[in-house]
Amino acid sequence: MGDAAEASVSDVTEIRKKNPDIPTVTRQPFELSEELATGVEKLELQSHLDQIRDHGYTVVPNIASEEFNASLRETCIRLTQETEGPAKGRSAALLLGRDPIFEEVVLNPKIMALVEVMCGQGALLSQLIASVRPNGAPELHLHADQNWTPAPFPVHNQLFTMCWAMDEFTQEGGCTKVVPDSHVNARHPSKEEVAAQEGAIPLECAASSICCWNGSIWHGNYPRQIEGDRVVLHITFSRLALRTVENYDHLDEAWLKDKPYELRVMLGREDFLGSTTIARGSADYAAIPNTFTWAKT
Ligand SMILES: O=C(O)CCC(=O)C(=O)O
Ligand SMILES: [Fe+2]
Repeated sequence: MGDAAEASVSDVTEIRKKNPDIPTVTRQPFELSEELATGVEKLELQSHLDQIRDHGYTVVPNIASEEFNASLRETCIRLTQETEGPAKGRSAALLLGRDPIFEEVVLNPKIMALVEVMCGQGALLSQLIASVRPNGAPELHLHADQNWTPAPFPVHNQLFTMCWAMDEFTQEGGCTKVVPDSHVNARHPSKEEVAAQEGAIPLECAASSICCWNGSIWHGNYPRQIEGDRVVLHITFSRLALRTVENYDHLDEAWLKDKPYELRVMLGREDFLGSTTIARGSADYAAIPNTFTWAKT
């Protein structure tokens, strides 16, 4: 076993001595390392990052070739057929590993650079889920994606979402809506603000664009009122910060049988995080009330 692996918590000073490059100062939002700044410049992302910093969102066009976009769309639609129950044909989840194309998506240089700026190095793939919205699909209400982060939101962005539009985004086609600058509120919208949707604008863009926003921006989508399907790949990354040190996945339902509810809660079995299954095609939305309520305590 290596030195680091043998170290106990009290050996942190030792670890620091042996690894003088571990910084003691935290890089502030949008303060890029030289290497990352070079990448951002090469990928022509600076104006997009400025827009996210100042207004909370951006749209990056031409994220891949037309052929790649078409193939991604076909793959997402095919996989929604493997979902069982009400979301069959409408949603496909846990997509990494289900087709090699998704590795290309999450390794896309522009996506990786944006993720590093918005969630730091070591950011975690939180969700990779496709949605298919037909004519008549209802609107999605305004929310901030940092729904399980208490307000006031931290200065450092916690969660970063990119919606890969595989079809043209128009308001009548049910595109995403955002409230520009709403991230400065650093909190969840109130019921009244959700109903009023004041300042919301449609993110209209060509197919093969990614609509991106920080975890604080208030956003939703419009009802779809035209023929055909809107196919979107939702890509969300989060900071590594709150990942648990120990992993108790081996304590399964058999072990938990007849154990107190509190044990289930502290192992994360009663919130919606980590609850996604391929069959359901999403996380367990029945656990959302617990999650979003507890997060605000
Ligand atoms: O479907 C959309 O346009 C937006 C969905 C959304 O809120 C998200 O992916 O975070
Ligand atoms: Fe969202």
